[in-house]
Amino acid sequence: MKCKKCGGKAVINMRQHNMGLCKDDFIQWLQEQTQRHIEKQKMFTLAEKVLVAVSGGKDSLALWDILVTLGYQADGLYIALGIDEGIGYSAESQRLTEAFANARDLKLHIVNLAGEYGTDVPTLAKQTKRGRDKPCSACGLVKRHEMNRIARDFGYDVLATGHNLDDEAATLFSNTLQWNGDYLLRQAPVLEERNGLARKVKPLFRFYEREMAAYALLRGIEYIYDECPFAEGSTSTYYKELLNQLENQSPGAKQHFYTKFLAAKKKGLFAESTVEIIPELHLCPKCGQLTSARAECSFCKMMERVQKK
Ligand code: Q46
Ligand code: ZN
Repeated sequence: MKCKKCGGKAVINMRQHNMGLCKDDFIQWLQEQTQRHIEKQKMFTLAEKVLVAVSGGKDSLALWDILVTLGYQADGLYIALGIDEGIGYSAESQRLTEAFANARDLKLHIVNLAGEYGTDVPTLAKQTKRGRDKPCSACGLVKRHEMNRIARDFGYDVLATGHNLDDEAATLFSNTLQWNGDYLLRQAPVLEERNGLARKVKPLFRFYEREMAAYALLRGIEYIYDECPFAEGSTSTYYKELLNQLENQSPGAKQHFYTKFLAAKKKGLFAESTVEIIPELHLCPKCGQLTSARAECSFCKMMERVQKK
């Protein structure tokens, strides 16, 4: 297979674009496409401060690498969740994230749940009602809360995450299976700033997971290969497999599923329900973040319950 740009030897074939590219052209193409998506979706400008949520995985580290290469002011945020499960998952992902930042002289914020709140994600899951077997619900709550907190306290304009098209398509599939109108309405590459929460963006939303893996590899980025041990057997992993089967039969199916959804939404597919029911919000007396609860937010409630035990 030949590179579509220079005729050299292609290292990747992207069937949905009917295009093979060599190493240098692929790296350049992916960076330029990211730049295009950032501009087209009005994600952020060179003048704004971006906080990249990094997990030590390929997507988030690649995103950080791309943003810095494109000249954006992008700092990192790593949240040490305390997930070990016999493979030292969190310790290893933190080590790789720190190595990445140090090698490039980038600014990295580290939030350590143990140091900050005296607990970790598996303990939170066990001691609260959230997720008896899977801690993902507690984990998601912690990540959202801490990302918002750091963005607010350090004055970042925008929060960027490394979600790729496979992630977005799996989420869309799940929301569609349940016709979850509220989630479908809010699923977008850009969520505008609301109630003092920083704007949230997903600059990699148009790339397949395998493209991000190829990018990380070709750029020599060292990332954690293992997925979080709790991701194994999750429904989102299962949906990704299903969508990949579909993709094998019909290249581009994954991409169409997601991009046509965005286009349909723009055309008013959900017009009837565009009056979003925004719950009345209050300030949490403990952490000062907005919550629909009358008293403390669910994050603070969870922490309190655990710290009491
Ligand atoms: S939510 Fe669940 Fe992830 Fe948290 S516990 Fe692991 S798999 S890291 S994206
Ligand atoms: Zn709170």
